[in-house]
Amino acid sequence: SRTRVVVIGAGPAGLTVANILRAASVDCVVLETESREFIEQRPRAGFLEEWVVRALQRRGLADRLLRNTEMHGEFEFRFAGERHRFPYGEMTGNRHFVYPQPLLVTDLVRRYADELGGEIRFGVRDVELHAIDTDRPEVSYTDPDTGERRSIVCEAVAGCDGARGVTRASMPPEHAAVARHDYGVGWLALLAEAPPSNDCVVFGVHSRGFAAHMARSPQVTRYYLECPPGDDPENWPHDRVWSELRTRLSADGARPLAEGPLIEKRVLDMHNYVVEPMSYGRLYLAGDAAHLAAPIAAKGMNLALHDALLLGDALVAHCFKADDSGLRGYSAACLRQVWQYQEFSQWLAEVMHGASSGDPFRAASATARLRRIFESPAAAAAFAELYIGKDIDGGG
Ligand code: RFL
Repeated sequence: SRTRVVVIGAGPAGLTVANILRAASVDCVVLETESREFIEQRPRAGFLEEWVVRALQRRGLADRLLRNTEMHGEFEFRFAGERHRFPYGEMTGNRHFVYPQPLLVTDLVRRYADELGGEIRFGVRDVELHAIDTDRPEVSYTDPDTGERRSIVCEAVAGCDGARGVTRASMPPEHAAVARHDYGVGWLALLAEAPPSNDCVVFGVHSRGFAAHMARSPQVTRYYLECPPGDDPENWPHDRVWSELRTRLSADGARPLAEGPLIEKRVLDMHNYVVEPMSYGRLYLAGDAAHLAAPIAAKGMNLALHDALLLGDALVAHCFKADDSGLRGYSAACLRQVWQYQEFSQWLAEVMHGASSGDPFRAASATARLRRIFESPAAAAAFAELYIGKDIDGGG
């Protein structure tokens, strides 16, 4: 069969690209390995930066989000038994919107498939790309119902299949350099069926390891505990998790943590990568397929949406105005934003992990870094701007 654009992957990036195309009446097909039920429940991110929300809103993609979100403009560092609040919302005029990723995915699927009649093929297997360096690229896959191979010829492929997808590997290695950074630590990512224990994000800097608390909903809270990379989640039974969280997040005047059953418990090996350039021939990567940011500064989903907004618009310009300037500049425009966020994540990671590194020089430097943002208004302003983020090219 034929279509104009094949979008591979129905995460935040792929679904946003598909919505922009569909809203402009550009034919496209989305291919997704999982089922609709699965992607609508997969828990992950939860913090959207205000500029991203406003960009989605302008495209009619944020109606339910704006009705059901909570806004945060402060976070709290806890170290040396003290609480230090940082009012970045007041300082920048911008806030985070707390909206769990599965809800955003649900909204985007609903809009694209149910309201605009867009096509998503769920449960596909063995997706392969062909002839991406020609103007008639082709995507083949195995149909889950019949087991037959099918293929779609198109004009462009949006590779939005996340960190473990196939599109990144379809770029010839001599055209795609991968820059990597490994933090050398693990984070135990937890979801607790318990209400948040504070009115904002908490970062706990502690010699036993970093810990964090962030709201997801009135009933569910995300926690993180630094752990050795590759650690087994089985090493972290309920009581150990809560006792470690209480120790690492303790501070004078802090509310006790509301405990609850742990409904997700997995170890993330904290690492980042960036593929450069993000396109080859008629293949355009977006989101985690092109770059991963460990969840240190909650940047991953925001970057994925930044790419998707640019790619969607560039593809519409290609299809309707035969204007390829957006597609030609796509990779460079995304990477300017990506590297700002990567660098910030690395900066913040050192604040979070220095104290537990076992290296007194790193630990003291990390404390100096942290104190600076509470003691110097200039340092605080620079930090606040990066923490809430912005669209550095002002597009979107
Ligand atoms: P996704 O969401 O991974 O979607 C990719 C989709 O592609 C499908 N897929 C394929 N489809 C077809 N063919 C193939 N061969 C395929 N292979 C895979 C997958 O099933 C999936 O549906 O990528 P996308 O759209 O680029 O979105 C990126 C975000 O999901 C990611 O950056 C964030 O979740 C990262 N992240 C966070 N980001 C934030 O901004 N704030 C946070 O607080 C935050 N917390 C997190 C996070 C990621 C986490 N994990 C699990 C890595 C917390 C965690 C624990």
